[in-house]
Amino acid sequence: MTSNENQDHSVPKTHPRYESLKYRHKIIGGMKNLVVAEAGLIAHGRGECFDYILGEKTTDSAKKAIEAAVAALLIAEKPVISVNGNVAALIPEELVKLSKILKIPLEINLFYQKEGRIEAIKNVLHKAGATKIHGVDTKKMIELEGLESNRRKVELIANADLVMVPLEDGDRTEKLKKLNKKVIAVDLNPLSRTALWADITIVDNIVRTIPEMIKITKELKKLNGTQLFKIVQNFNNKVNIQNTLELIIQYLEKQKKGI
Ligand code: PTJ
Repeated sequence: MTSNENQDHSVPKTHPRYESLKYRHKIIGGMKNLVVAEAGLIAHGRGECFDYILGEKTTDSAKKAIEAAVAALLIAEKPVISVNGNVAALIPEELVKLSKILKIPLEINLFYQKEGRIEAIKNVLHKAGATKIHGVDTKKMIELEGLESNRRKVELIANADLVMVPLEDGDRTEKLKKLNKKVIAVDLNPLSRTALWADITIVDNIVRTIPEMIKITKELKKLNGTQLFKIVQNFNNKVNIQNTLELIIQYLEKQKKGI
């Protein structure tokens, strides 16, 4: 039994906050297994806070962004899904499933470099069913110029036209945009630099986003290229983020009245 599973079992299923605690313990277990960076715990806590004020549900604006994101991924020429420690710890099976159904490669890309982390994440993804994982072999990697962080080391991302970056820090999104790549972000903070820089920002918890993306992929696969292109064209990220903020305000107003 891995420490990940061990932590998970310590949460009684009857606990009113079972779901939230389950994922919290996946992050803790992931940190013990080197999958998650220490800072990943802090990032998760920040995400929990934003999720709380979103009502812990996939909002209508998040659903719109998910639809646009899936359409964009289906019409992209060289899309890549970037994987970090938190995502690998939280939803490895669903992530691999999404990559397979969309036929889009997974590339491990980490902000915090530590010996053994890439290997640990690779193992988690393999266990979840991934057969090909990129961002592992240093011989195949190049460095993105002008980016200081460890995220500069990329493989397929170097030539990608569209990169999906779940739970990202802002610097690389900015860099990818400057390299004329399209970016899909999944970030519970609608005001993060990543959220504001991305072309399509999904303000939602990654644990709900990926299953929803799998569901939407099955529907959008029935459409042709022109129809998919229209979905992407009709999506306005700035307006969608503003709508998300409006939903947060409405939700908090409702909570205020209910106290
Ligand atoms: O594994 P590494 O080394 O690549 O590092 C990963 C982290 C997440 C530690 C690194 O990218 C980082 O420090 O990120 P930040 O700058 O803390 O940003 C993470 C963003 O993700 C924050 O805006 C959080 O609100 C958001 N977030 C946290 N948990 C979730 C989330 N968004 C969606 N779903 C979540 N479960």
